Amino acid sequence: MSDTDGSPQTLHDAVAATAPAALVADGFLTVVGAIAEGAKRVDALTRRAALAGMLGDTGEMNVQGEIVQVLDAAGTDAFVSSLSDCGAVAALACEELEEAVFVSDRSDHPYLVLFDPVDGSSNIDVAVTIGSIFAIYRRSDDSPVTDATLLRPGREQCGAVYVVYGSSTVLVVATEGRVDGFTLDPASGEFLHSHVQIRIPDKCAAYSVNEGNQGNWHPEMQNAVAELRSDYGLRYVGSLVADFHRDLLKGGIFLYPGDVKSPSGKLRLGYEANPLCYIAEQAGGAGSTGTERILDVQPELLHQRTPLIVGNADVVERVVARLAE
Ligand code: P6P
Repeated sequence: MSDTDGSPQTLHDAVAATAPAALVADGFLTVVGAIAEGAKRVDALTRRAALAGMLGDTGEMNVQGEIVQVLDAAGTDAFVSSLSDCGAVAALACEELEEAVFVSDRSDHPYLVLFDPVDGSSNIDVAVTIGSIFAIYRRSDDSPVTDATLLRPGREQCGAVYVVYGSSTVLVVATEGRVDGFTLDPASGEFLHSHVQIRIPDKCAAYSVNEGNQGNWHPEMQNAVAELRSDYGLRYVGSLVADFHRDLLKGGIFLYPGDVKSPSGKLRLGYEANPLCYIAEQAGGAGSTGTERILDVQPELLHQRTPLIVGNADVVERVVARLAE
């Protein structure tokens, strides 16, 4: 959308004009603004990573059993601060933190945010695209927030955001029935409305999976991917947000299946699969575990993993049908 002078609207103005009125009235813009502020910090560190001491790892292990990259820690600090300080978030959960962060039970803090601050951070050392992913929920009542409050199925999200730090930095926001993209303008430091009402194209353009894992897939998954291999080209960045953003804009299907070594796959339900499948569905796509809609899964654990198949709805459905054969 553009301002009256034809220039692209800012993130704040465009979301204020398009998000559901109830969300706008209840501080949703404050949450999106806090995400944008944290994203600008991560963008600045990413663009100068080798010069800003942002390469390599901290030597620490996170709750996922993964070595924490320096940028993971910096991104966690940036978003935990901006979301905690914004005045609209009651609690947050972060991939890098074993426990949730409880900010306030006040009724004027109606939002809950689950996020992956820097997804694909091991790619930063080789200057490959990385991302940040956010699931946003509204508290269902004013009762004190507990761990259980954060274990909500993805269909209850009121919004979702991801940021892709690529050849440009694009922040994508989804609310009920609408997905829009905003490109960070280095000149003004503003996220400007660059992708209006994103809809996933009707035609799937590529499949995206780590083919190196195929020896570990169950036979029905091997058969399903063999069919994709014969129908589409392969695109795989190895950075979830990069692969997802391409599939959302160009059409495509991304798969990270469970396998004999990791039955639940690698990706996390709460702050990777749920927000991206919410966004995919608002843009006309679909997301499945292979046996059920991702957004219907009732989380049991904050950091639980899930198999993920997401992208063009007809292709997702075809893969799910093959898996059921
Ligand atoms: P693999 C990055 O480490 C990540 O979490 C996602 O961004 C990405 O989709 C996936 O892992 C890549 O995993 O096993 O193919 O290297």
